[in-house]
Amino acid sequence: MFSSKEEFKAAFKEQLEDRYGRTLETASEYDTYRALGTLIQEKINNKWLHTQQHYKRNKTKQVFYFSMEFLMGRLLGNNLLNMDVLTLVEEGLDELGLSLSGLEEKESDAGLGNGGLGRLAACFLDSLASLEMAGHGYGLRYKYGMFDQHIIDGKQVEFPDYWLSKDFVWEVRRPDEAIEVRFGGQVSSTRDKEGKLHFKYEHYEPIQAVPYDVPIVGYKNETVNTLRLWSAEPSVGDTMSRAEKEGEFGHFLGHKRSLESISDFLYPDDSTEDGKRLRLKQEYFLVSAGVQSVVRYFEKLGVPWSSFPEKAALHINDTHPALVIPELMRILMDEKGIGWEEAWEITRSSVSYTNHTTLSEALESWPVGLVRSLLPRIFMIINEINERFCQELWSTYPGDFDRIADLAIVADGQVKMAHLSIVGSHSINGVAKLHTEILKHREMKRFFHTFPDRFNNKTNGITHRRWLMHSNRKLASLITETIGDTWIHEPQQLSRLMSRKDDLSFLDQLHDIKHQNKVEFAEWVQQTQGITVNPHSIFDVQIKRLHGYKRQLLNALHIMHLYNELKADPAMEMVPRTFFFGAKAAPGYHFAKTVIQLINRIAEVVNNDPAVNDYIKVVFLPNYSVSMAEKIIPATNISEQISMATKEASGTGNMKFMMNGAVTVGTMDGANVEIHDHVGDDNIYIFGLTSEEIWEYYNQGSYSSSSIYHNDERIRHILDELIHYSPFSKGETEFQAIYDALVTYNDEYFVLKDFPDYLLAQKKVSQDYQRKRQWNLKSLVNIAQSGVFSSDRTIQEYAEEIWKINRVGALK
Ligand code: B1H
Repeated sequence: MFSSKEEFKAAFKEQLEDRYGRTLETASEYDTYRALGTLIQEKINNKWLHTQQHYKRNKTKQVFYFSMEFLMGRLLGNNLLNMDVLTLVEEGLDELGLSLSGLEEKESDAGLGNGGLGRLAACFLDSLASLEMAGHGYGLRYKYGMFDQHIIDGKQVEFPDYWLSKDFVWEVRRPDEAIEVRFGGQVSSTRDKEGKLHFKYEHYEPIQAVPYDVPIVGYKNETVNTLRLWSAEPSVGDTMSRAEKEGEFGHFLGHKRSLESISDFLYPDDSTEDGKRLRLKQEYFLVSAGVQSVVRYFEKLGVPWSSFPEKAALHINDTHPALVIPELMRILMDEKGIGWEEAWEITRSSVSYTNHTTLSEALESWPVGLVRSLLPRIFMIINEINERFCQELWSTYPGDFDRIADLAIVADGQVKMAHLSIVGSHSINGVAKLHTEILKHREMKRFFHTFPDRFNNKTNGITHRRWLMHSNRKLASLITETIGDTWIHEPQQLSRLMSRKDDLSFLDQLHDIKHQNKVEFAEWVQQTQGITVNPHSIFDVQIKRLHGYKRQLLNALHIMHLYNELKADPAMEMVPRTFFFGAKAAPGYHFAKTVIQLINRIAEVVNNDPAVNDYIKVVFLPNYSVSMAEKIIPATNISEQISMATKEASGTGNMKFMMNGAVTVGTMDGANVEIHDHVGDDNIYIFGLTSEEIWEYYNQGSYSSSSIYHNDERIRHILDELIHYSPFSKGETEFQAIYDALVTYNDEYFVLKDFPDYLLAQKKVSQDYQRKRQWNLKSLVNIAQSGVFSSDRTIQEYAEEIWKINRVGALK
C-alpha cells in the first residue's frame, strides 16, 4: 500500500494522467473519482490474488452465498476504510485541493436489491472478509437496479436506474470463466446394459453466463473475497448458426436481445411474489451458473465427491435460489454419474436455507407447467425429490393424507419453493428470535415436527464498519477516545461505554455529535430538497420500503392528529419535531403509492401553514437508498419501527439507528424484541399489540376497526378528513382507498387499534426529550448495547453452527 501521503499523491496523479489522460487541472470530478477507484482497485488486486491462491492451496472450505439481491451501495469509502488508507487518502486529496467526500458522491449506488434482504447479504460479505472467513457472494449483474424514485405532483414516479452507464470501477469481467446455462428443450432417457437410466437433454436454448467479480475487502487484514455477479450474453456460435439457418439477421438480433434480457433488471417487489416467467429464468440462471462454477472449482481440488460438503457450503438467501438443490442433483447425477442416494446426501449436507418472511404473499410457488417447459430436467428431479419425500412421510404418518398434502413440494399444480428448500437442506434458520419461534410453532409447524433438528435462529446484524465507523466518524472517534479501539474487532466491547453513564461531560459530547450530525443533515436537506429544517427539533425518522404491514400510515395519522391539535389550540405546548420519511413502493402496489401521496400531501399542508410551522415539519426524501441512509441515520433521534407485531421478520434499520444513538419507538416485533431485551424498558418506547394479543384477536375473530372509528373522536376526525373536504383531501377522493382499508375492510394491520397507544408513546418521547441528561443517557445505552447486533456476531454463529467453517487466519 502507500507508505506516505506523498507516495499516494504521486500515484494518484500518475493514474489520472496515464489511465484517463487528464491532469488535476483538466479532470472532471468524475474522472478524479474513477482514477482514485481504479488506483485502489489495483492495490486490492494483489491481496485478492493471494487470498484465492491461499484457499486453493489449502483446500479451504468455502461458503457460497446465493442471493438474488446484494444491496452494496457505494464501495469507495468502505474499501478505503478496510484497506486502512482512509485518512491518508483523505489528507492527500485535501492537499491536492480535492475533497474525498465530494468524490464519494460521484459513485453510483450499486442498488442491486430491494431492501433488508439485499442489504443483509452485503453486510454479511463485509463480515465474512473482515473475520478472515472464506465466503463469497453469487448474484446477478442487473443492468438496472432498484428504480429511481421521483416525486411528481406528490406522487411516486419510477425511472430506470441505469447505474452501469457510468463505469463500475470495482468489477473485473472474466469471460474465460463463462458458463453455459440451458433452458427449454426436451429430455429423453435410455437404459444401458446394466439397466441404469441415462438422460439426454436436447433442443435447449443455451445462454452464456459471464461472471463479473467484485472484490470484498476485509477490514485491515489480508483477506479479499469475491462477489461474483453473473451477466447473460448470447452464446455467439450457437445464435449465429441459428441466424444463418433462419437466414434472417433481424430475427437474430431480436433473439439476442431476449437472451440478454435475463439479467436486465431487478424485480422491484419487496415481499411480494409475482410469479413471472422472466423471474424464474433469472433464478435458474443465477443458480445454474453458480452451482456449475462451484463444481468446477471443486473438481480442481482432486478430492472424492463424498467430501464435497467438507469443501463447499451453498447457502440460499430465502427461496429465490432454491433451485440450487435440484441443480446440484442434476450435475452430480447426469454429468458426474453419481447415484441418487449419494447425490442427495451430498446436496442436503451442503445446502442451508434462510427464511426471511412469513407473509403469505411472499411465498414463492411456480406453476408446474412453467417449470416443466422452462426447465424440463430440473422438473423431473423436483418430482422425484417430492415422491421420495412423500413416501417417507407415508411411512412415518401412514394414512395421514392431510399432512402429506400439506407438506408436499409439488401440490395443486404448483411447485412450493419453501418446501423444496426445507426438504433439500440441512439447516433452516429464521432471522430473529420471535420470527424463528413463529416458523417453528406456527408457519412451518409440521415441518418442524418432521425435522426438529434442522431449525435454528440467527438474529440478523449489520456491519458496524459501514454503519458506524464510516457513516458516523465523529461518534466512532469519540468511542475510541473513550474506551480504546478494541470494540472495532469485538463490537460487544461497546458495552464498556456504560462506565460513562454518570459522566456529564461525556453525555454532553454525545449530544454535541448528534447535534452536529443534525446540522449537517439539515444543510443537505436544504440544498437537495430546498426545505429548511430546524436542527433543534426532534429528528423522527421512518426509512424503509413502503408496505401496509410496516405501517407508515400510523406515523402519517399521528402527524395529522398533531396538526389538528395545534390548529385547535395554537397555544398548545409542543416540542418541535421534524418527521422524515424515505420509502419506495413497488410499482404495482397501489395502496402503498397512495400512502406516499398522503405523506406528501401532509408535508405540503403542514410545511406551508405558518401556524404550525415552528413545531412540525414533514419531509419526504425521494429515492431512499443506502447512501442516503448513511447520511440520515447518524442524525436521527427517533427510530420508527412500528410494524404490526408478527409481520416484520427482523428489521435491520432498527439496529443501525440504535448503534448511532437513536431511540426506538416500536412494537414488540422482529428484532425490536431483542433490542428491548438489551436496552431495557427505559431506553425504548414500546407500544401496541403483542404477537400473542394479535393471535388472540385472530382466534376470536373479534377485531372491529369500525367500532374504534365510531368511538374514538380523534380517529374519526382524521379519517373523515381523508374523505370529506379538508386541507388534506382538498375535496378530492384519492384517499378514499385509505379510509376504506381502515374502516370498511377492517384494518388488516391493526393501525387504528394501536393508534391510541402510539400517541401515548410519542407524547412520552416529547416529554423525555426535553430532559437533556436523561435523553443523552438513553442514547448512550442504545449505543453501548448495540454490539450484539453487529453482523460479525451473526456471521460467527452461521460459521460455527451452519457452515462449519473457521477463520482462515493471517494469510501472508
Ligand atoms: C425480507 C423479503 C423479500 N423478507 C421477496 N422477505 C422479495 C421477499 O423480490 N422478492 O420477491 C424480496 C424480498 N425481504 C426482509 O428481510 C424482512 O422483511 C426483514 O424483516 C428482514 O430484516 C430482512 C433481512 O432478513
